[in-house]
Amino acid sequence: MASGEKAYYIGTDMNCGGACLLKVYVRDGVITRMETDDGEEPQLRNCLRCRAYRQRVYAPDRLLYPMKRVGERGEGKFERISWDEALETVASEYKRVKETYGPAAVVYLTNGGDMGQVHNTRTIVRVFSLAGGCTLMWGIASNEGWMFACQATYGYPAGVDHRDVINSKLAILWGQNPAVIIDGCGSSFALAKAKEAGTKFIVVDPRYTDTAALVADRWIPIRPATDTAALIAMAYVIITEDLHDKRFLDTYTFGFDRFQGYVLGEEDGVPKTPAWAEGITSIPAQTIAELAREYATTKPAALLPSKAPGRTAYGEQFHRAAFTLAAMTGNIGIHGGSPGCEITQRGTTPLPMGSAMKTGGNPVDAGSPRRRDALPTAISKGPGLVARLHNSEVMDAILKGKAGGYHSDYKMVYTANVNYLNQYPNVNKAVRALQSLEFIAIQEQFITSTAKFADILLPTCTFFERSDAVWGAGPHLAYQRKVIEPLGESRSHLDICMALAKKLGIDNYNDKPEEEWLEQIMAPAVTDYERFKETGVEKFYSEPSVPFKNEIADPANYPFPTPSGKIEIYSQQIAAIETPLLPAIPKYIEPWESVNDPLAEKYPLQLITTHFKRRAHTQFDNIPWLRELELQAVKLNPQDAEPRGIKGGDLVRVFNDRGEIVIPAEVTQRIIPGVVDVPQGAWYDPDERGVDRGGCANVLTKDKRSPGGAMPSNSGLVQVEKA
Ligand SMILES: Nc1nc2c(c(=O)[nH]1)N[C@H]1C(S)=C(S)[C@@H](COP(=O)(O)OP(=O)(O)OC[C@H]3O[C@@H](n4cnc5c(=O)[nH]c(N)nc54)[C@H](O)[C@@H]3O)O[C@H]1N2
Ligand SMILES: Nc1nc2c(c(=O)[nH]1)N[C@H]1C(S)=C(S)[C@@H](COP(=O)(O)OP(=O)(O)OC[C@H]3O[C@@H](n4cnc5c(=O)[nH]c(N)nc54)[C@H](O)[C@@H]3O)O[C@H]1N2
Ligand SMILES: [Mo]
Repeated sequence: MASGEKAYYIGTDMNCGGACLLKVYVRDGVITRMETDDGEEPQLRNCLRCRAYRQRVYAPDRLLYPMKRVGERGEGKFERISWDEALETVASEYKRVKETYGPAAVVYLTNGGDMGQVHNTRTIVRVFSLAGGCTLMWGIASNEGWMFACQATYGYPAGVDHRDVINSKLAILWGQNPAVIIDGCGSSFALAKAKEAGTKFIVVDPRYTDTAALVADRWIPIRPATDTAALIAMAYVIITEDLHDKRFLDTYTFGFDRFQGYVLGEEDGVPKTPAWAEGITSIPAQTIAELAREYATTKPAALLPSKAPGRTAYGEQFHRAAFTLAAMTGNIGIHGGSPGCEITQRGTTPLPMGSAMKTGGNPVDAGSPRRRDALPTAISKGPGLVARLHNSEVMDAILKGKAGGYHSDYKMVYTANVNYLNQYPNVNKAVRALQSLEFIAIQEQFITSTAKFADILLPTCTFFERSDAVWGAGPHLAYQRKVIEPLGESRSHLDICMALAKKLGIDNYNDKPEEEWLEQIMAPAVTDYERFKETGVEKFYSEPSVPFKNEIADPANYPFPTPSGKIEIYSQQIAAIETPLLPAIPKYIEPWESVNDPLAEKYPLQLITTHFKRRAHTQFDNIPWLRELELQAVKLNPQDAEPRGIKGGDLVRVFNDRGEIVIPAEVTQRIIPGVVDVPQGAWYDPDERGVDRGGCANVLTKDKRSPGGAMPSNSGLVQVEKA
């Protein structure tokens, strides 16, 4: 180590779910280099993004000073101002909008960013709650369809501990790509170990992914957004060949007979045979039948679907169907099985945790009725309120307001921890919506595509510049030690909130320094708080957890928190909300913009928008080391490229009625014909004609939510042509 250099272990976090352990070297208040966990096994090793984080901290385009807009909105011209002027403007605009239109006219948008225990979205919601309220969002971009399905079927969500896959004889990775998708630390390592130990892997994905290359014994390509049909046809084979676990179904589930009636065609005259599904999914009927038999006759077997097939139109049906298959094969509550949920690092084991800052009760929520189509017993009540805006519909709501049937008219937006314009559907519509607002304030680290539309920019620091702790996806908690001072005049979330609260005249924000908050939250959770700070981590649970273990081992004492106390294949909660296109048993519903849509004549290719190796969404897109890794390109099969005269590296237009992007083509056998992939998260960069040269996938996606709340970013049609 160079003289004067010190090393610290800190937990990382940037909306990837990682919470890995970074070894950060600091000299004279400057980060000099970064390495990863080199401690005891299993190590919490970082991926390439965190290892490149030094370039993000010291990026020349970091937003370091408060700014106000000087050009036209969206032009990105700003002038440096003082914190006092910036906060005064935000506070007075908030008060003006609230007094003129009511508090619901102020919309607070947020998502991932950092998800620490202190510096997080709660910190900000509390400011607006105490100041009079604001409109909040609902719908988790990642997996609202899965949340809905879990709540309806099991009563609460679950995940499969990646360490338990080694106990599976067969693992079916359904749209799950952990070799690239860091969603919890070390999942691909855990799979590689399972592979070595003899687990057989099948990957069902429209792409031959890095994960397929790493572990798959078999790759089954599928047309996107049709997965429910494949699962239901598997159920048909299992039922008709009498391979289902009747004891399990009788003991633990409710309403299987209704599902069986649908599958066999008793309900609608259409037996859901493999041949029926072949026409929809493009998987040969024979392959569906083989997969069904293998899954039903190999014990234990883990069906492990990711979030992506659920981010489709009617995506909640996919998850409900997967849970049903897991129940039919009796693979729930046992080691090596899976309730049909994705692999995570933590499984479902709760972590011990102290109390975080209270939000203060948002008056806009408090005065709101419930949505008619919200599940009655949903664990979190907020998302079920009429006053909330679904993340796919915020911009529509801003444009239409009450006249469009929304709860309010909307005049001001404040964002933190989100690059909204870029990351939510229909960017061109979002541009119009942002232009229509009276005031926009953005708390950011960079002048992102959304930040360009700000009237006031508030610079926030990175996690190296303040202390926090991350719950992440451990069986561990990680400590984030402040290792350098905030760069420029950037400030932490808590500091910004405390200052804004003062400007708004709030005297009970309850401001404590971050260290006191941290100690209050973390000290009760860890065995030795000082050692925790030193090592950066506390690990819990040496044994892999098994979701729903108690409910299966001891159903009398541990009923599922559903109306029947059982796994509800027929959901009484869904039945009660009587919503068209939300059937009480899982069903295949033809998604909008499928290949059968008349629109397919104009736009014949199905678009998927996968998460990218070198970014966490939009974060890191501007980092030179990472840009060298892989090009932002549209991936398409030679069968689609050749008739269009497209070769690898050609610039192509990808377009539909919503917009157009121009990016290079990558021609590859690793994606099926008829499907193109534009990795999500590239920064929107329109030219003078409004054509995006950055390659932002959401220029092309549709801003309509699925009935259960899924954001359908993998359901859409496009055309590709040489530019
Ligand atoms: N490197 C990296 N890791 C990340 C993130 C990131 O941005 N970058 N983001 C994090 C976050 S917040 C999240 S929510 C997760 C997201 O995690 P996922 O949702 O799992 O990620 P995706 O890449 O969208 O999709 C995974 C796989 O599903 C396939 N797929 C897409 N549509 C379909 C379909 O309709 N059917 C089937 N069978 N497969 C389909 C894709 O080809 C891809 O290989 O990743 C987390 N981890
Ligand atoms: N087409 C398509 N769209 C998608 C998806 C998809 O698969 N396809 N995936 C969706 C999913 S799963 C998700 S989770 C969303 C993600 O959407 P976002 O959360 O909007 O994506 P990020 O790029 O992570 O944006 C976080 C922003 O917060 C800023 N930020 C502000 N304060 C802080 C801070 O304190 N720390 C950090 N680290 N950042 C801060 C960052 O600079 C960054 O600009 O995208 C969704 N959008
Ligand atoms: Mo996500």
